[in-house]
Amino acid sequence: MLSVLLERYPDYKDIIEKVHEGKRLNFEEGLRLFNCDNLNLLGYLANLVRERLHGNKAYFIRNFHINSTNICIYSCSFCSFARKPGQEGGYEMSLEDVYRKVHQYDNRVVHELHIVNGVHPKLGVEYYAEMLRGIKKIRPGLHLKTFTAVEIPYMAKRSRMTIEQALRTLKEAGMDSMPGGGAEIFHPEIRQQICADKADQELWLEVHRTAHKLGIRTTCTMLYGHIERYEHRLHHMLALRDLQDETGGFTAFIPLKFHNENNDMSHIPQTSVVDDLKTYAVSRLMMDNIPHLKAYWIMIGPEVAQLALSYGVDDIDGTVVEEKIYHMAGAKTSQEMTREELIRLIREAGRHPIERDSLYGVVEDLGEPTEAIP
Ligand code: V47
Repeated sequence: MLSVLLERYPDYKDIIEKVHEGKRLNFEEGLRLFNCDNLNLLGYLANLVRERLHGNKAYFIRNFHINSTNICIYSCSFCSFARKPGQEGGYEMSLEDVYRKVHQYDNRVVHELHIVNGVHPKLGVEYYAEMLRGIKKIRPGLHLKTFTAVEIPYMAKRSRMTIEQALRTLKEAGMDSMPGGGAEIFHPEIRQQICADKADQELWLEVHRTAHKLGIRTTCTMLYGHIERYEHRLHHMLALRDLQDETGGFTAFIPLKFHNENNDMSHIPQTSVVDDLKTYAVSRLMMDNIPHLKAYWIMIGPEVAQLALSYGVDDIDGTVVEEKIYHMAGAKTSQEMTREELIRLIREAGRHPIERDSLYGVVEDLGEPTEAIP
């Protein structure tokens, strides 16, 4: 296979050889991959890395989301979810509302609750710590993956705490891991135009660095397909790769495709499936030290998520009941997929489904696609 590839794609000989030898790719090589129009080559190379790491396995989780408020002090031009205080469409759940939502899952198996909110001007660390303690009281075994590296600095400031004090307090209250939202695109040239007023690259990375130091594992994301260029995507990936070299605390990278309804960037067309698959493949190839690459099916649809399993992806997220951020931005996917649908989707792609917990521990191994489901 290697000799066929080298003969067929002589312009990429050095990259093909490096990937085969497990060597790290640099910025220039990443740019050549993004500019390569041959999806077969990108898929082949990304799949090589994916299978080296995970064999034929593909992961999913039974999870649900709560977004307790969409009131937000920031004005990100890609966001369709947030509302300013007093603006129509804004909402704020009470702690009782949040606990009622958690109780809705009393008779269902769920392993993770993902909480991301608007950055509410009046809510500090104490409020969110109380929320976490209350949820843990209802469901002690539920993994709480909560609050982005944009929410935490504001809560900390409001409560006159350092980032480390805020994270320690939240961890003691029940925060088990942190999601990767708020990263968007780090490069200041782009960040200035899409979310000038919120945490910059340095602060976002500092929050994750501190979380990792405290033993809180996190994920990381990249919002792509708006005004950024390939160079900005690569700059972003390499900043995450550098932090991972330092701490090893990221479990997964999740590229987030920009959705263009009901926001200030609605004039920008959405990326093609080709760009989506290319972005997964290049992510897998560049981020050699982040174990998992996730395609969030809610965002790209189950069909593309299925395809992405051949372009470097090994995780398709989960059952996700009641998603708001993407549906308010125009996502047409359903709000929920059952465990059986996720298993079928993975098996149809020829992969071996593994139901996981939040930190990629095996909940149930469902066997190779040719075996009967246990
Ligand atoms: O930070 C907001 C993105 C993120 C839009 O950690 C948009 O496992 C596209 O971070 N089009 C929040 N993207 C969600 C998030 C997330 C999602 C799934 C899994 C994980 C994880 C994290 O959503 C925001 C922003 O980057 N976002 N608006 C939009 N119109």
